[in-house]
Amino acid sequence: MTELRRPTSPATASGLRVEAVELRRIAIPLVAPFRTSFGVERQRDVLLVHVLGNAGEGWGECVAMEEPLYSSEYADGAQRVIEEHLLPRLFAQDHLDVTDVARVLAPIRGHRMAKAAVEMAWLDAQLRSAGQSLAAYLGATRTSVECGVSVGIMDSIPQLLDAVGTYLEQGYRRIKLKVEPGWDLEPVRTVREHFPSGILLQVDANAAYTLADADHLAALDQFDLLLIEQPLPQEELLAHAKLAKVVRTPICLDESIVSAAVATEAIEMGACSVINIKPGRVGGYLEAAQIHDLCLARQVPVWCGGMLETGVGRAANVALAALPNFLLPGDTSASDRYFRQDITAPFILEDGRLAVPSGPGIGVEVLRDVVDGLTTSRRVVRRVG
Ligand code: SMG
Ligand code: MG
Repeated sequence: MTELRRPTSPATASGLRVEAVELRRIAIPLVAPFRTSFGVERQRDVLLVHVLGNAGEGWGECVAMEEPLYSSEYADGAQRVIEEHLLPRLFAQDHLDVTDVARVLAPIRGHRMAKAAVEMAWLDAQLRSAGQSLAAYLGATRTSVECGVSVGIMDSIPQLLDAVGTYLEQGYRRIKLKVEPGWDLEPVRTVREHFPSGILLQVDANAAYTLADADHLAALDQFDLLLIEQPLPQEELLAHAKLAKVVRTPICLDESIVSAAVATEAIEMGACSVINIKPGRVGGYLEAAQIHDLCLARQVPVWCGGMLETGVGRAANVALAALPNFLLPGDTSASDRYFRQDITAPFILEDGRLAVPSGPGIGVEVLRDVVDGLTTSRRVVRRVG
């Protein structure tokens, strides 16, 4: 079979006819609590979207969290939007190609994580039936990707050093420290002093500062960080551009970048010089690939973010991270950094890298028994007529 590339359709010109969509909620415990500037996650409440179509099935994972703390979207809300607003529009089409899903859903404003989960399932189904991997479809140029790890805010510095030391021993190529006012200069200084000077280090504030903290943030410059991720609130692009003039460390945006259009604006106004791409945050893998392309054209490096995904979302993220302009290690850590038991075969770190799945679609199989054991609710929405 000849490989097709974006934006051509991965399957037949007539697309996919979806007969039913199963919405599964699972609760999967994390191996350790993960604390950020906005809260603590102890388990992941995941919405899985399973489409059953004429040409086979596909899986999507919604990255919205249990509570609207990272973003305004949250799992219950995403499920409701999918059921009540997205699926009726998709079922109104007889056959629909994945490249048309975003257009059909465009009248619904926002809700990008919900849209991304549905589009991902569609994409997986179409690619599986075409026998093509997501990585090949998106234009991946590597067979494995370099991995970093995101380290939460800890109760004490010794605990932090312990966690970072363990991850470095496991082979992670880059450490990201979660920071917030009161947990920033000291932890970064200690990690820098304690470990070899060559380790790649960056911080993520999840919007916990204001522009009034610019001088304080500039004190991070001495630690030779790769970047500061999302220091200021999501909507404040101009404030980020002003901050970028005060700090030497490159500014990377996460929460702010909700689309290719916003990515273009942020780059052009100097609000960031690096972008964290999360497909869920931007409405799907096709939009994510567009952001990759526009950043490549402007020589802005990107890396793949994480939302504590299961193996389903991780498989697709690793495929995306194999595109050429993913120049920094991502938050695409191994399954055992998150879960004792993943819902797919585990992603295992080898020499600081994860292998890019090469099978059709997202390239991993969902372990039905494991999913059944974790399921908290299940609904099947069927096409009428
Ligand atoms: O998937 O390893 C992961 C988590 C990476 O730090 C991470 N994600 O802002 O980048 C970020 C956060 C968002 C989720 S925190 C619960
Ligand atoms: Mg972030």
